[in-house]
Amino acid sequence: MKIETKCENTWCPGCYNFMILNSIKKTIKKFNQKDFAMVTGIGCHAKIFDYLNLSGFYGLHGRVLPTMLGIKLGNPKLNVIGFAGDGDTYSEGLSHFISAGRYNSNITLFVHDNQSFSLTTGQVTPTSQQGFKSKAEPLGNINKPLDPLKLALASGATFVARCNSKDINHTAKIMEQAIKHEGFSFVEIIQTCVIFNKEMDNLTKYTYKVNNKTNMKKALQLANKWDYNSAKGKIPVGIIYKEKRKTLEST
Ligand SMILES: Cc1ncc(C[n+]2csc(CCOP(=O)(O)OP(=O)(O)O)c2C)c(N)n1
Ligand code: SF4
Repeated sequence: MKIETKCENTWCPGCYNFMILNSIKKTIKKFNQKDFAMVTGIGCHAKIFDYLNLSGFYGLHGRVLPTMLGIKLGNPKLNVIGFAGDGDTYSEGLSHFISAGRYNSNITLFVHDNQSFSLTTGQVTPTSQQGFKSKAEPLGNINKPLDPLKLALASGATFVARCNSKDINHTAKIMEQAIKHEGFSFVEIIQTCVIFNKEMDNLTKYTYKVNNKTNMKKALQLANKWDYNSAKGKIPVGIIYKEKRKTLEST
């Protein structure tokens, strides 16, 4: 069974969603394709639903996680993976994100973080950099960006990672480990929208690879290295934190 579909791809030329698509295709090859169910939100990221030959549910904006949870509880044997946007996850779906960490269901969430609501033409999301100007915020974003890694750690997520979409092989490796992890896995993927938030298309040179495991103090230190504002300092990518804890399905 091929992982590709015949759907026409409508992402903008040069969009880093193409790279995330390539990474997940590589990852799925390591597993049995039939064991997967995917859920997407609504946004540019969500079009991935049309480009992957997997069963699933093209969901609602902000509701990726509860839909994943429903599928997992219905059939715990499935590898349930979710593709969501930063607007999707950290704005309308924020309460689900916190609950997912606490519940520790054995599901895997990939967030395509382009620091913008892109499908709706580039408004500010909780992770947008300060000063980001859009049609809706012509004077620039005044708010401090949310740090999703710290929020995931505080919520009890048992696998927390960050990837750079431009590094397809590394992202694929982290995706594989996230899927294999027993518990809630959260993979934050730096994606960059080259149309609406191009200012952030310069982060790669600041990234460096890490592989932290059970050390929470270190995880918080790693999360603190980058504040989601313009590229300053270092941006750790890789596993930020990993812990073994009883899953929702095993209780
Ligand atoms: C329940 C609901 N709320 C809001 C919308 C409008 N909406 C559609 S796409 C979108 C932006 C998506 O942004 P993000 O989740 O960051 O994904 P991206 O397009 O950047 O990949 C919004 C607000 C909607 N379709 N449904
Ligand atoms: S608007 Fe941005 S995120 Fe959406 S397809 Fe185009 S480049 Fe990608």
